[in-house]
Amino acid sequence: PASTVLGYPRIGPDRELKRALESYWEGRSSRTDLEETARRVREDTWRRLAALGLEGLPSNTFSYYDQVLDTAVLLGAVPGRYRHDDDLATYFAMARGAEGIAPLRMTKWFDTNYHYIVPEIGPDTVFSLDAAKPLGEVREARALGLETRPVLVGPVTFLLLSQAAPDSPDGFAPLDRLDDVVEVYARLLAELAAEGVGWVQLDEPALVADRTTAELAAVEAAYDRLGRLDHRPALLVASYFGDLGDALPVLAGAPVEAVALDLVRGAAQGVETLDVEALRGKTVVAGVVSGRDVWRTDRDRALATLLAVRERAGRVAVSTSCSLLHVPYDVERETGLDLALRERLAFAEQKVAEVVDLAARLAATPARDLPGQPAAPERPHVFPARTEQGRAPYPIRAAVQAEHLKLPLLPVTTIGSFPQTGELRRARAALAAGQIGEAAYESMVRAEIEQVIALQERLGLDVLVHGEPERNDMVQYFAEHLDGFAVTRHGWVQSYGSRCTRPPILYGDVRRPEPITVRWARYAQSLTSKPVKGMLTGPVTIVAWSFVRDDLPLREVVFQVADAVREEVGDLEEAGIRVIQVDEPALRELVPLRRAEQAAYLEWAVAAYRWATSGASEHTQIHTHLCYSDADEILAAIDALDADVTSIESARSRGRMLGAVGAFPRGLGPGVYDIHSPRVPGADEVEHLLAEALRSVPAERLWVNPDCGLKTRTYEQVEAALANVVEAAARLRERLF
Ligand code: THG
Ligand code: ZN
Repeated sequence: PASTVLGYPRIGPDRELKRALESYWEGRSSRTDLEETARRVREDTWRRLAALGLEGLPSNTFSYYDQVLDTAVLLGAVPGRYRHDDDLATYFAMARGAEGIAPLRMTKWFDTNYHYIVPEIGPDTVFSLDAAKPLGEVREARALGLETRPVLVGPVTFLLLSQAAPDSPDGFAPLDRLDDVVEVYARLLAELAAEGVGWVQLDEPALVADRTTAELAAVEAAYDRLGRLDHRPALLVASYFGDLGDALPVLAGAPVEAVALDLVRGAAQGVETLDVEALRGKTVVAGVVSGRDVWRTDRDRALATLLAVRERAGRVAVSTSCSLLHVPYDVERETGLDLALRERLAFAEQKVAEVVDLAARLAATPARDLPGQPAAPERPHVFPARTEQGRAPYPIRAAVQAEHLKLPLLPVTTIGSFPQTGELRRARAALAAGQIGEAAYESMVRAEIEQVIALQERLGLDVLVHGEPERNDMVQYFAEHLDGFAVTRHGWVQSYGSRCTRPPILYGDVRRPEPITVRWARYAQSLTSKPVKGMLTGPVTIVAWSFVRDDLPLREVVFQVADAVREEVGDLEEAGIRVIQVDEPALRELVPLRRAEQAAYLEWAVAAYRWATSGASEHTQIHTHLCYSDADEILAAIDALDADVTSIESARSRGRMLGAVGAFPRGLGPGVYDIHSPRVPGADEVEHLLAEALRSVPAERLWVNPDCGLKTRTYEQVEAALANVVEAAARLRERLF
């Protein structure tokens, strides 16, 4: 086909799947209801893509939860503890846990804000083919008169993203099971061929990160085996999120019919630097329309790229750089956006139209008409210098703050958010719809702050928070209050399972027209003599979870946001706020996939954080919070943030985390309450965790806090859990001193 996309959103234009899933999970609707909604989402997608003129329609891009989890089920890689009689119960048990059984781990999909479920593979995992889902989708589309190309996570990426099952021997890696897994793919390909399927897409995004020689040899072996099968559909191996590097010659040598290249992020140094000649004889599926941003494609430039690739490689199809899963459905619905901005934007629908148009233009351009690649317009920018004054070193600050804040040993605090009640969410919706006034909304938020402060006083916490009742999302809220950002009404993008975010659009220079959080913090502080922590989102995270302009270096955009955060820090201080937390949960997510680029990124990311926080006086205690358990990988960068106190997720991976951060020379709050689970930890359990932490962290530096914000929990759970956390800290203080 001359035009295709590597994948499409599946939550539904109005989040139909989200609602159907949540109502099914809550027992408010039947399996049939859920399946009917899912079927309709798929049908609408195929019909829409066909109506837009797209030739190669993907299938099996739908998922009830996650495509990596779907692949585990396809391969029969279901750990015994999750098995139920009902297949859907088994599936959701892996994704969400079941009575007394924790779910499989979830982690970020490469450098996106999408999370996948991490499969568990051991030496004894028994693989078996369950082809029902891909076959079902092929048949379903065929019943609508449409032929499709099933999309599957490829065998190498699947295993590289998996974790070793808990009982695996030392040295075992899931990739050791490649031969067995490839045999299941071989059987699947045979079944799809028997079904009359013409093409299959195997996604191998893991190939755009640094890979060892052994891993590349595994790729070669896998695709040699699959390519030489007698009965199989044509194979498209899809790479995305970067360039293939050393994996390109490997795929070029494989007996497959097509290779997809990300020509947006994978051709940053120009398409002429890629050895596309090596792919001659295959179809190059050229990803010239970005699946990672919301900007319209420069079609002249894209056409020049397509012509250059066709000239050098022979056969070209036009595509998106990756699945469109990471962008919202349709910009035409955003009637509230400034028209001049809307005209610069393309969501999934518009991107499909761009692909179709480019395919037509490519077909209409004869081979010899090869225009020179127009250079990207050079826009000289003068970047302001930002010279950090630098705060006093940590040990000096720690002494000043101890004097100033008079906190007890093992101070207890929370990460920031308290449960968001349905009432607040409804009030925010009513405010947006103009059904209630600003004043009515404000008084609701104030009442909520009063309750949250009173609750923390009653429970005996030491550093209080206002609970963030005024915020929908920790990034969206700041975007709504900063110039240079636009926010959407319907622009939902899946984050994990049924959960979505609406990434703001950072389109212009960022400015803070007025203080954002100060009045809420000031109000909360007026209600208590204990310190109230001001809560801000860090510059890297605000940018990471937005769609960002591409005409400035990312670094400069992040620094502009850091300017705004720095101003807010200053205003919070002036309002009498003595502890300020600036969260950077996305610091790690933006780490480049290639090692060679990582140090430079970490350097400017850390510098931006310091720029945002270093205006604070040494009396002001700066906290930060990071949401992931594999912090040890970027521990030096976390240290370099120079925050006074760092709270970090650890309830699920405590041993490893504490081992790594024990020597961390600052305040440290390893989470002692796993907020991702409805379970309430007992005081004994928390006391034990703290005693364990004290073996690596000196008492003067140990903080006591949950893993993460409390937004997704209920007040009942939070109250009981925090009471136990406070109790545990008190017992330990008693025991120690
Ligand atoms: N905000 C943003 N991105 C994030 C997080 C966040 N990425 C990482 C992590 N946190 C992902 N976690 C979540 C958790 C909850 C929700 C979304 C992502 C969530 N969303 C609501 C939903 O889908 O119903 C909608 C929230 C809203 O009104 O904006 O619950 O915290 N940007
Ligand atoms: Zn967190």
